[in-house]
Amino acid sequence: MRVQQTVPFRHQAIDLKRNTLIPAIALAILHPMNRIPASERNSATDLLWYSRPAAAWTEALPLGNGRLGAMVFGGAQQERIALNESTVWTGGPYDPKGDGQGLKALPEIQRLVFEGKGKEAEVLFEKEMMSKTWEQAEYQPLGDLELTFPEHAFVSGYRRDLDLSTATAGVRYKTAGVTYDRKIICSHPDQVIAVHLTADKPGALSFSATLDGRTNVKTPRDASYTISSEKPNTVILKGTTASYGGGNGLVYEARLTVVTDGGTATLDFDREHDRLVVSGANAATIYVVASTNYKTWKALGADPVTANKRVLQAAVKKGFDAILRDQIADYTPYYNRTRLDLGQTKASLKATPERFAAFHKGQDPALPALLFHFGRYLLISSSRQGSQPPNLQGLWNADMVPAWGGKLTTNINQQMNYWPVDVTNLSDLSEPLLRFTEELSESGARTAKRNWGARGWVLGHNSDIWRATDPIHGAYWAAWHDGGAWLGTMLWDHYLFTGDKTWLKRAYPVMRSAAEFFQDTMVIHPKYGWLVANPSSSPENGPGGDKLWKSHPDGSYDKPIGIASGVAMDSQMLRQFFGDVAQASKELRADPALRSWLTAAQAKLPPVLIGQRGQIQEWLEDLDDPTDHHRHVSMLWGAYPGTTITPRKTPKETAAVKVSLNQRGDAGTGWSMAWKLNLWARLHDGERAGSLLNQFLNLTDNFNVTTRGGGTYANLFCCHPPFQIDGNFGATSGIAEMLLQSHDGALEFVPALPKAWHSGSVLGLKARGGFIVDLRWKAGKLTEATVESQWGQECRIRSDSATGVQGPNGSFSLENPEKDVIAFKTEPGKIYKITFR
Ligand code: FUC
Repeated sequence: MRVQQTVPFRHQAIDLKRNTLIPAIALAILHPMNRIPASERNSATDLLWYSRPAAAWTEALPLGNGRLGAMVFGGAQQERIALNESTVWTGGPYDPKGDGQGLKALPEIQRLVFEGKGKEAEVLFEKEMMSKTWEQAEYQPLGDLELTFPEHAFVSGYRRDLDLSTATAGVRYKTAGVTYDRKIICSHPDQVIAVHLTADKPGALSFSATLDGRTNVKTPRDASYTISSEKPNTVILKGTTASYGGGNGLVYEARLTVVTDGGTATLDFDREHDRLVVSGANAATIYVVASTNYKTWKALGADPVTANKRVLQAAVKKGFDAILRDQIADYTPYYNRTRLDLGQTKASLKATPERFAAFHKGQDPALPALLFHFGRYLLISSSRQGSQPPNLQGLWNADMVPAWGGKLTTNINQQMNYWPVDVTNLSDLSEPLLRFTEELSESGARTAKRNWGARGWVLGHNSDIWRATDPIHGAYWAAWHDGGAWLGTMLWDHYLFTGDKTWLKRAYPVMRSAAEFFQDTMVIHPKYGWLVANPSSSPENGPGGDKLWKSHPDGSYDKPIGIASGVAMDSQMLRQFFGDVAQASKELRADPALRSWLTAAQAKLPPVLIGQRGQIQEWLEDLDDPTDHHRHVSMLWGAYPGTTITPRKTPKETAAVKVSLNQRGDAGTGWSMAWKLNLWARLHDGERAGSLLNQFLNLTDNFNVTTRGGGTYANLFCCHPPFQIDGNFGATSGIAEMLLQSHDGALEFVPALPKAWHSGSVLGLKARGGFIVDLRWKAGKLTEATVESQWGQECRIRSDSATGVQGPNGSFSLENPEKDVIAFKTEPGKIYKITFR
């Protein structure tokens, strides 16, 4: 296809002077789920648009409903919409049990670690503790929807876009005097992908549509698929995944049909493929449905054929307009809860890829707001009640052998996916995380028993859709086993935001049994007398760091020794997790004996150690290499996502966090930069957080070898490289942390505002205690703040310029529990306006 002209004719005009928002009080009378009126949306902050079709998958535009995913390329003559279904994984339910005698070997592994014989310890670990395959199952693509418009070789006025405010993708162009328009949605209520095609001249729409199997087939991970058809007008893609990882493969099916307005639609066989041929229509809607025989992580046996037939029939009957209407009604109550406005200029109206250069010249302040909204969009599109939690690629993956298997990686990535969920006011999308953790508590109990002889459950650095928890890859990666504790801290934190007792009652048993695992397995360090996990490791790092990695021509490699005990991440995370479980047990009046153990254990954990260069020590010994720029900053966990190291509570440790961050450097993979962004926000350094964000927003088309990775693709997906979605979620949470924090005993407004964000507003962020916060600032100073109390907690705000509060019954007096903290009682559903000097 050749694009002759690039005119953004679908642009909404925005009034640059009108950049005002309706007052918070007026917002409050709107439905709480729909706080931000649609009129406040605009193309600077809510629209991705392009003057060309996608030349690569990382330029295509994602749509999703938590289960089905679509990547729209937007070709005029040849449209490719890459399809995903969240349960299309290799393998099937399996127990990854290996042949080793983990439990028998444990004391010897522990002795070797304590004696500093890491190499021998890793060898024994790998002999006795590993899963059967040393690998897990992988997430695979479903296939492609292919549309061919033979006549559309030369087009003008081309434009494709993704409107985040309605979750709708569009393609528009003109050819032979006719304007063609495509609208693509992935409906949650109707579980269907729908493509609505129109032409502005009657009878001008002719094309063919088919499903294709996997684009890059014939890999060892591939299994068979077929394309067939059913009269009168359905094309069917059916296949089985390979047995890779464990289990025997799973059956998937997708169905495509088309409904036309005028013209004809007929089945046809074109050399290789059944396809649907539409000719002379005024308009047409293509419907695609898909499902698999996945039932639960423990069972296959669902019937995708019957399910698909039923859903497809219902969609056809309902029709595009009603499906679109219901989809928007379902989606917008999530999206419209929050809005970030950092100002905008004419440059903010440029096509998305062109905005990066303008942004770096200081000419497009709105780009970070678009990235922020995009992260929320991705979470709404990939995490829904009952869905799988988003994996390393969310639910968008086109590769038969996806990077890192597209798995659920739990030594940072999976957790990062849910970092923005509460603070950006999407708490109800957390359910898949809780269910995931519940399921792991069952599978992880097997691993706890056979490798550790322990109660409770254990999770290392990875899992898959079959919830495998046995060690994979090798001891360097797998000796770390804090996955359950980390997830447990997140379940508790969600409760702090929501006060949801039903959630807590479900989460607590899982948290308790994760704690019981540590209760049964931690040991006293013979040299230091501290309570430590052994064996463990600091995720994917070892003393000496990345420098020690050397690949050899025969495929083998040298690497540092990872296995260790009592690493900083263990101590920081377990101190917090034990505290969380103790508090949860108190809240539910349960398990006093466990609570006493947890409190006593907290005191026996290694303290935060500060090394010879003033850095946070990653290991018990001061072995940190000042030239180690490793991407994981695990030893800083207590500062973010943990909450035990803060500038106020622990200034000495906070200073050491700074030293470590500076020593590690800003550069890193996408998620690594996003983590550092959150950390600098927690250190209240707005300039540095802003600078991390600038580096994150570095337009890339792939691995930039001059840096250590990172960057943003043209479709705003985060580049690890390759694409990994965690960085998108981490960036969104980082931006929220720059504007609102609530982890240190009080709410803090705009704690890390960079100079470049001199004026702006953020509406509808959420703080712990159940407060929905609207903030406006000018010239770097807060001018207005309102707090809506969701469940009537006392509100504490740390601020040296707050002078008073106006509540529903006028102003009232304040308590000052600390010099810089104001406190006031609130009532559920009421709004409080803070006044400033
Ligand atoms: C962890 C990281 C890698 C990558 C992988 C999926 O192992 O160290 O950078 O993100 O997960």
